[in-house]
Amino acid sequence: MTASNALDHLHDERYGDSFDRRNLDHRSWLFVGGRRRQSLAGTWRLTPDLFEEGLRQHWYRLDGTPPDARTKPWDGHPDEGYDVRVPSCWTLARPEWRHFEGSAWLSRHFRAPRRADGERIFLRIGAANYDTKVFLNGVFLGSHRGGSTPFVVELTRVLRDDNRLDLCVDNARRPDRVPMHHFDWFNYAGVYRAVDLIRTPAIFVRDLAVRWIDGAVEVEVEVSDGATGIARFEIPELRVAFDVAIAGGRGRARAKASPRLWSPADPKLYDATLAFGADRVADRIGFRTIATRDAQILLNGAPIRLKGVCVHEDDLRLGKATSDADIRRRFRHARALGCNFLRLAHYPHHERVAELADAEGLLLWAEVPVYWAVDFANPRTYRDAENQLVELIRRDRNRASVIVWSVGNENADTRERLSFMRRLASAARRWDPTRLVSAACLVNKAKKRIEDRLVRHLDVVGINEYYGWYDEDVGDLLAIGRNSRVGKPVIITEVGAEAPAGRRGRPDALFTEDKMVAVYRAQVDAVGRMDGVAGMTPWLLYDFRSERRQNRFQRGFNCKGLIAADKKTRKRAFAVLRDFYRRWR
Ligand code: GCB
Repeated sequence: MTASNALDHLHDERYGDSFDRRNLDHRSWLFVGGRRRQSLAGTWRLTPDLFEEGLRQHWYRLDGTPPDARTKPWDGHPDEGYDVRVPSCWTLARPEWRHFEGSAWLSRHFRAPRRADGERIFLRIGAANYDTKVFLNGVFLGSHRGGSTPFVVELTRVLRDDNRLDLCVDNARRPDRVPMHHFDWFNYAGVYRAVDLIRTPAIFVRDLAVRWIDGAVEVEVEVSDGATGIARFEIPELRVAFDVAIAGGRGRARAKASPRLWSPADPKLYDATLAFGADRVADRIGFRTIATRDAQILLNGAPIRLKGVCVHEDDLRLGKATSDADIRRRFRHARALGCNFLRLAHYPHHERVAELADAEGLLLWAEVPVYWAVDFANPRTYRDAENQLVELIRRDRNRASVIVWSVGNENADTRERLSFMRRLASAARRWDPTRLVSAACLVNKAKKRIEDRLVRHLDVVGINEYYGWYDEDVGDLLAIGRNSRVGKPVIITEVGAEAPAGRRGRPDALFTEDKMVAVYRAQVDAVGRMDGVAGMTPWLLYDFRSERRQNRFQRGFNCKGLIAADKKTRKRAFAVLRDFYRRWR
């Protein structure tokens, strides 16, 4: 196994074409609930590769010949990289890597899991930012796009006893990606969520969706290889057990049941299992309904006020990687504010967030990074956006905590954007008819009303408004309330002001906590007087890294957090929001 001579490739500028296969998308899904996983977490080798020499020169084909015994010069070798942790945002490991944007190789060796005849082995990557190309033992297996959703690749065909896995992960910001090159958070690099090997029988359960519709538990099953047969679904605690007839790989069935409905006050979950042939999967599921009536959101048929806060996945030490402890801290702080709701901005957060929110009784808004000026006219960009949305939905649609799928944030109301987002909204409904579809929209500031054409295609309207900060007059917010007749629930999905913790000044001095308090006071006063605001998620819980923000008070951070980036220091506006949530009914 050798790479081609480095010189052969100097003039080949089409080297990337054959690697842009995009075959690792939601169609290669594998339901992982209840499956045993073999973790590939640990020390991997990292080779930064800004000039993509690895793809040009086929580094993945280089074998393990010791350097002294090689007969040709080489520019890089996956085995010779730096030691880094996977999962992690490796760019945080050394100051000189901090701003890296481009391709990098992450490689490791592993022994194949023991398996019986006919069993199959899959690799699941929880998330890698942004374009991942997977190579096993020198063979290119495919590529995935999207920086925040899981994907799966079957290894069976090329697996040996001893294996080398090479991932070429490119985090470059580009105009045709989702998000595109311009966004207000940090562009971390890495394979930053779990990487696992999963063993299945020859025929396996690809997906299991469990819904609560009209007093019945409805189950939708997909199995591999277009198989036909009978699957068995059970929730022992509810005495629910029924067969699902599977034909051509798909089946659906339902049965009446009387569960205790899931709610923030009583986050009751039930153990469910599905067996098909030699395969068996499991999940813990809560049952509830979410709907709208005029301007209200109804949880289990009763109106609910969504008292929330936005949160990014960002940490001084971990970057976009996270941990249960980090997620639980987020929840504790949100609860201390009086929240029952979190907006997970602006991309799919770690899958543990929805699992833990299910157990703790928090409601969630989940979003895909169709953010600002995405290349709406580009069909390949649409395909990537829809794929990220479907991967998110397939991952989290059994989570009672998730009540909203958001298809985007602050996009200008153009014809291309309308058709792009309308398609996305209907894809969300096709994949999950039980949740509310929304987007964070802009308001028409000149006319002081909500008139985004996308509103017609949403169940709930999110609006981002920064009266008191980017826009001066909070009175305009009240005018927007009076002038807008959307006939649907409205959530104020962003509002806020910015100050480094502890910086004091006059209440009108920008970037002081005093100004932040003044903005929050004026906002909660206005919102408290408005009819038809179903919820609110101020921007945001913690300060976060953002390279766009470089003024003397920011220096690479967006400081609109109610808590500083240390995740400890509360700003004074925290109490203003907390006091409002205590009295907002
Ligand atoms: C917004 C964006 C958010 C930004 C925020 C800000 O409207 O949706 O991503 O970080 O404003 O701080 O300006």
